[in-house]
Amino acid sequence: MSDKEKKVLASPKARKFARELGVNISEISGSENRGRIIENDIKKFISSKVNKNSSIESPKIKKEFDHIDFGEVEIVDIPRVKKIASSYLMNSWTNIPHVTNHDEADITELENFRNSLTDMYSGEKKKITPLAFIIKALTASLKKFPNFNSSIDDIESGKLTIKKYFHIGIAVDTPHGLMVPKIRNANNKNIDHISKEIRNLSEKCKNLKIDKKELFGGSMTISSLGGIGGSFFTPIINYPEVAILGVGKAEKKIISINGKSQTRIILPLSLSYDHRIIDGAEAARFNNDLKTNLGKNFAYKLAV
Ligand code: CAO
Repeated sequence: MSDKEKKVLASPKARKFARELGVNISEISGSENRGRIIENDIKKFISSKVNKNSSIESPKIKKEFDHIDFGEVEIVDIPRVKKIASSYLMNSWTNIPHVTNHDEADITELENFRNSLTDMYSGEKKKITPLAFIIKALTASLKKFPNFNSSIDDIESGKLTIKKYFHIGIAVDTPHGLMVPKIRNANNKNIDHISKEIRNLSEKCKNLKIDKKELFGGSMTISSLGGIGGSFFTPIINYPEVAILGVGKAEKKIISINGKSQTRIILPLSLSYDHRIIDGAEAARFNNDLKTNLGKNFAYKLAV
């Protein structure tokens, strides 16, 4: 903490909130007694910055009409989780120079292997989704590319924090909004274990039973829309992480291999990264490595 930050009046909770959002607390004026800063002041500070930035981009639009002028409307409450997430999303969207590299992984062998998995006792087919394998593959790539497992707390300091742990965030769609719990130490867990954790964590999120701490402290996030549909998209980085992997729906495609047409199962990947830390070439190499980890020689190895 700098001397300037120490003089600022704010609770540890408000300081932590500012740190999580990458905001320098000494730039904020507090609304409480003796200028004490509370979480709401931090939210206001971010939204004033966002509005300032957007007014540079586009002129203010005068509101000529209201929605009601064109027909019946209904005003509903925005869910609490969405309101909380909005500060994080706006912070990320406005402060991180995002670039997204799109790529495709051939997961034919992985899918054959996944579909062949049966329970040792009942003989029934195991219900393991591709996501468990993708978490393992991503963890292996993070080991090789530590920049992707890093955070910048303050760019002015010129320091990058490289994490030695592998906590993979998974974006979970819930009726309350999006939540991102972590699969902790994914490097030490097998596919079965990860698969069970995906189910447990998403149930906890859907029932609002997730502990707040489980939503923080990640290495990198996976946003998988594979169970719903679509191919490529541009995921927003989950600050303070520096990269996020978007996963689309795997589809059968006919492709030419050594001049022969073959039907293969292709998984769309969309990797967004913080261009201050990761260059396009490094991102392309990362995707190559990830594709290898999801490819034929590695799928079996990853499962053990
Ligand atoms: N390609 C093809 N099929 C896929 C797939 C993929 N990439 N990923 C999952 N599937 C299949 C699964 O195998 C499963 O098939 P069966 O019903 O035949 O068993 C089906 O799709 C449903 O999977 P799922 O979505 O329930 O499970 P998951 O482990 O893939 O994902 C979770 C779990 C929690 C990530 C998911 O439920 C979810 O919430 N996804 C949405 C995430 C999201 O909203 N991201 C956007 C964030 S930005 O706004």
